[in-house]
Amino acid sequence: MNLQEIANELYRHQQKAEEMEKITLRYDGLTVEDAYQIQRLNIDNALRSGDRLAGWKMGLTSKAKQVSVGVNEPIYGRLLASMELSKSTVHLHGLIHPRLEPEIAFVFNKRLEGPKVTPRDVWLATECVMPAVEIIDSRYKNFSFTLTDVIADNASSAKFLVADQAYSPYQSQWDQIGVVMRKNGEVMQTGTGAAVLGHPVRSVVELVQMIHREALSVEPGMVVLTGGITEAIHLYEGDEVTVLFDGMGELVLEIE
Ligand code: 0L1
Ligand code: MG
Repeated sequence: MNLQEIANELYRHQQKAEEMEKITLRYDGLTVEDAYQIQRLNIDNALRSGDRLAGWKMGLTSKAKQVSVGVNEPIYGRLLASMELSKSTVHLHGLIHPRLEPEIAFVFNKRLEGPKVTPRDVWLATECVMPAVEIIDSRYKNFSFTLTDVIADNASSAKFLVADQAYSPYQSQWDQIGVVMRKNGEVMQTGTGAAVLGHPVRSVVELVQMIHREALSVEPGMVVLTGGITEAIHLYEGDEVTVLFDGMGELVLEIE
C-alpha cells in the first residue's frame, strides 16, 4: 500500500472538487496511524504549492458524531491558510457537498506541546477566543466514510471563518455559550459549548496530546477549531446562514 499515492489521489479530488469512493473499499487494513500519515502527505502537497499551516481542527468531538462514525474518541485535522475566509461570502465553487457548523476557536501566543498538557496550560497559552464557523466537505461520495477514511481526508476540512471580534479567554464560561444557527430565517440547530467534549478547552488538551504522538505541537499564532457545537447543516446557493453566539454577536454568511 503506497500511502503517498493515496494522499495524492485525495489531494487531486479535493483540488478538482470531485467526489471519490472511500479509500477503505480498496485498501483493506488501513490503520489510524496510516490514515494520519496520508493526511500529512496530502497536506504536504498543499505546502509544496505555497500554502501555509494555519492551525489545527478537532472533529468528532460530540457524542452524536462519534456514535454516527462508531468511535469513542475525536480526530484532528490540519488547517491551511488558504482555508480561512476573510469575508462572509462563501463561494460553493470548488466544494462538493459542503456543510456548516458553529465552533469556538482558540488563538495561541505560546507553544503548547507534550503528553501531559492541562486546561491550565491551555489558558496560559491562549491569546484570545473567537466565535467561528467551519465548512466541512468530505471528498467521499454521499459524505459517507469510516474513521480511517475521514482522518486521511483531513477530517473533512474545507473552509473556516472566525468572527471579527476576539474575546479574552477569561471573559466567558465557554461551555455555557449558547448558539442558535438559522438558515434563511429558520432555526436549524441550537447548542452550547459543552457539546464539545464537555468544554472546548478539553478539545485543545486532547489535540495537544494526540499530535504529541507525532512529535508535533501547537505553535504561537496558530488557530484551533475545537469542534462542532451542533450538527452541521447543508449549504446551497442563495442560502443565508446566521449563527448567533450568546452575548458575542452573530456571524452572517451569504452562500453564492
Ligand atoms: O469538523 C468535524 O467535526 C468533521 C469531522 C469529520 C466528520 C464529518 O465530516 O462530519
Ligand atoms: Mg468541525
